[in-house]
Amino acid sequence: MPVGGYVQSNPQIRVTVGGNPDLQPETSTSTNLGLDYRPSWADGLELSLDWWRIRLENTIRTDSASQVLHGCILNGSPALCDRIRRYGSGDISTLNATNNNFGSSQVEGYDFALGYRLPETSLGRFSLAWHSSYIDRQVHDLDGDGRFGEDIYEIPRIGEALNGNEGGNTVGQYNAGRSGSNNWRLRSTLGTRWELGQFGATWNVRYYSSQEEDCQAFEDYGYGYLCSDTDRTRAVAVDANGNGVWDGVGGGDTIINRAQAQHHIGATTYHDVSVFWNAPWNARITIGANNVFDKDPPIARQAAANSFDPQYDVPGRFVYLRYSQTF
Ligand SMILES: [Ca+2]
Ligand SMILES: [Ca+2]
Repeated sequence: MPVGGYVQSNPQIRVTVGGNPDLQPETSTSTNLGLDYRPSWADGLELSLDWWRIRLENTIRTDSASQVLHGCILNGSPALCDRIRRYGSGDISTLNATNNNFGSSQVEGYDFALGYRLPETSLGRFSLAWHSSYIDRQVHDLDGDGRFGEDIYEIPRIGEALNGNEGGNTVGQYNAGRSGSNNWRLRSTLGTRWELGQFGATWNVRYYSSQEEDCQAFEDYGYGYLCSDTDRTRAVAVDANGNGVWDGVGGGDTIINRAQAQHHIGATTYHDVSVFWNAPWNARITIGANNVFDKDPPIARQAAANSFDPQYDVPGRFVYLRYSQTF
């Protein structure tokens, strides 16, 4: 960027999107550790707990034009500045927002499952299956220096290098940009089933934990009312004496407060119910309703049209009648 700042004369710029012939394949290494338990004292009960870690190298990522501009101008990322070409006047001639390999990522979490099939009684047979996935840590090394999850909002220790902007631990942050839109900490489903003779019913619960999203751009352009927390600021360490390390405020460096408005995306639970009848001609007739309590998806400001992310259910109850025939 030209020294002293620059105002683009034409707000529309040419952006190159799509494939990239220099793209390298992603490689990944995963580690799993699992525990299965079928207690002898409870027939039909199964428990399992898995810990997993996935490490991706050469992560393929697509940045939007505004992510490239923000990353270059606000955070000074040389890799992103390289993707902006300017005319002699300073105006942007073209911006490269194609797929790119972008450092490494590491995700770590736990899966927990519980299945229980109760003994048959005169009231029928009950069973339940509960699955939960908890993500503990999701970090990226975008500058390839081997340090994952650098967070510019973390003040380093005296004598240490300042952190780059890799988002810290992105679990629970919506649209953290490097791992898809939703980064739920916890997702859980509970399925229950009852069967008696040729009749049965199911009741399923789906849970998505809450997330936070960056809302500062809305605040900057006068739409702060769309954010749930507009007054939020965070301290950033600035290497004011330019020696590449943090010397503390007394040692010649400074701390500034950067406005960081946020929007809260609430936790969401859906309930799905169904009843079915097994017909004697090898068929099953099911009547069901998904999202039976008509829960609205939580609003995400960065989603299309500032509405909701498509990974949540579309608003409204979904009632269906299904006929399945086995031949
Ligand atoms: Ca790094
Ligand atoms: Ca310094």
